Parts: sequence; structure tokens; C-alpha cells
Amino acid sequence: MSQIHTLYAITHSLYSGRARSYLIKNQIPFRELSTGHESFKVEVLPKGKLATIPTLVTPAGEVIRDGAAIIEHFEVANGRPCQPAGPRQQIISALFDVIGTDGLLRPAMHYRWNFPEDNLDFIRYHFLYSQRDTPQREEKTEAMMNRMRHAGMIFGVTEQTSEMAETLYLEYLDALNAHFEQYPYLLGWRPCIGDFGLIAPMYAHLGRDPHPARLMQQRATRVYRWVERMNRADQDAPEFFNAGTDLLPDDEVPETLLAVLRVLSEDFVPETRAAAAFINTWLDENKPEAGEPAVGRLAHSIGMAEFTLRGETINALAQPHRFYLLQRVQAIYAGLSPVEQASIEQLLGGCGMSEILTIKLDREIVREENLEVWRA
Ligand SMILES: N[C@@H](CCC(=O)N[C@@H](CS)C(=O)NCC(=O)O)C(=O)O
Repeated sequence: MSQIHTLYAITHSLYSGRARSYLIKNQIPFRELSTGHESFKVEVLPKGKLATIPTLVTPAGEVIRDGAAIIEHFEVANGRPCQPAGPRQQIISALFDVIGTDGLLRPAMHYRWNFPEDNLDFIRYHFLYSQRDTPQREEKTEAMMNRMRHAGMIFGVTEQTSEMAETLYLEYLDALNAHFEQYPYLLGWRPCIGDFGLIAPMYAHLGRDPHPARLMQQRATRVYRWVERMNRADQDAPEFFNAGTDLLPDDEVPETLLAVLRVLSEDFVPETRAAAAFINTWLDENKPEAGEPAVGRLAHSIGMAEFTLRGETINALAQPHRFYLLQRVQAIYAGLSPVEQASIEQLLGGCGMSEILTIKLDREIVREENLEVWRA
């Protein structure tokens, strides 16, 4: 039997970048196919349930849809190679996984869709060639692009808020750049789960579309190098002359990384708070059955949550998926001793992130047969 996995993914897709990077870094052999292949519709979709990428088919024919589930599959099978051992690093790694997959959609969508003079031809190429050459291909491309064109807006970037979203992104980029002056990865000398979460918005959109890629190259060379590095199997850190091979010892979380979280907390915390309140009201009014899907396709949502960020009012989709991943951070915290919990509270308190330990949905989300569903 072939040992090659098949990753249904596309170069320009945000979530694909996370699973692809994990496979590359962990030297798991794979080939990548777009969903335009007949096999996706016929063999994969019935088991994957939703037409989202990434979706993985293992050599044994198992279908795993969702980037977090793909990574979890290999983590469980291989003794959790990318999860730090210490509680502080574990929490920070899991938190970057949530922020990467869910907390940077505003800049990712803004810098892709709101600079058409630089980006549009490049993006159209990718949407077009993700499909086979059929008579409807051009028309379908336009339809797919139109569906995503307003993504920035539904994630909260409007004419009124775009300047603030850019300012915040640049502050984050500068802080991350300063961190990568110290280390090639978030927690030291090799990537952890958090690196894979963070690469999702930082590769296909912010590190590859022409406008934001140039911005990153010119303003944050170290971040650009990390994006390259995350797509290579080796450590790729020739600029570090003292490089180690592992995560930092003694459960250390570098101050430079806390500075990144401090910037990110400014919108991640109020958005999470507002989204939880909105979804909890929705849960109370709608009382979904146990087993009903809680998460759909990209931009599927039950409504918009409103919050204030640096004096601007933002309306953004309230997405249950954020809480599915946040549950994992909270589960790690719940499993710690009182002394360890106190250390985490101090750590997160120092970067404005304390509340992420307590903001919860009233119903838990679990995975059943490739879907995230509401628990009883
Ligand atoms: N939670 C999923 C989200 C996957 C997702 O939404 N992928 C996008 C591409 S980046 C997609 O497939 N969109 C197609 C659609 O929603 O129709 C994951 O992390 O893998």
C-alpha cells in the first residue's frame, strides 16, 4: 500500500497552509490535489461532509476534514511531537493556534481583497486553476471570487475601520518581527502547534498575495523568513549562529512573544467576549439538538457580534469555531495544579489575555464524524 497521504488543498487557501506546513515539517509524505478533481466530489466529500479544505485522505483511505483534526490525527499517532511539555508553553501554543485560525481574519481578508490593483490578477489565477477546464470555469471563478470579495467586511473591515485594522496589523507585524530576531519559531528552535495555527493567515494571504507580501518583505523581513521556514522540512535558520534544536528549556515563554500577544489581545479579547455573548443568546433562543452541526463552511455564521476596538465599533461574524479551539486552551488550564494555574494567570494577565480562560459558550462543541457539533 502506498504511504503517501493525499491533501485536498489549494495554494491560496488560508487553512490549507496550516495542515501543509505540519505535513512538511513532520516529514509526512503527501501529494496535494485541488478539490477540482473528480475524486474529491465522488470519494471524499461523502465522508468529509463539508466541502472545505484542507481535507486529508490517509493511505488507509480514512478521510479527515479540518486542519485541527488533521494535525490532531498525527499528534495522537506520534506521541504529540509538536505539543510543548510544560504548561506555560502548552497554553501559549494552543492560544496561538486559536488566534492564527480565527483571530487574524480581518487583516488576512483586508489585504487580499481591498488592494485589487496589486492582487486581483494573481488571485484570479488561483481561483481559476483550482478547477478543471470546463465551459463554466470562468463563470464559476467569478462566482467564487464574488462570494469571498466581501469577506473583509463580514469579518469587520469597512471603510470606517480599515485604517485602524491596518495600524493594528502593523503593530503586530513589528512585534512579531522583533520576536523572530531572537528565535526562528514561536517557542524556540522548532515549531509547535501554535506556529502551525499562525501560519494559516500569514502564508497564503499575508505572506504571499502581492500587496501584503511586499509589505511583509520590506517591513518585517524576519517574519517573511519564518513564513518561508514554515514551508521547509529542515530548520532553515542559517541566520542564527547559536541555534538549538528544541523548544526553549524550563517552560520559558519569551518576553518578545508576550509583546506580540499584548498587541493581539486588543481585538482578540473584546471580539471573543462579544461573540460568546451573541452565540450564548442564540443558543438560548434556538436550543439546537445535540449532534446538530455547530460549524459550517467559511463565513457561515449565525450572526454578527458588535464590539469596540480603539474607539471604533466593529461588527464581525460570531463564529462558534473559535470556541471549539478555545475549549482546548481552557481544557489544558483545567487540568493543571493550582500552582500551575496561578502561573498561567500571571502569564496571561501580563499580556491582556486573562479573560480567554473564562469566556465560554454555554454548550460545548465536539467532533463527530468529521463535523463539529453541539453537545447535549
Ligand atoms: N475549520 C476548517 C475551515 C476550513 C475552511 O473554511 N477552508 C476554506 C478555504 S481556506 C474553504 O474550504 N472554503 C470553502 C467554503 O467554505 O466553501 C479548517 O480549519 O480546516
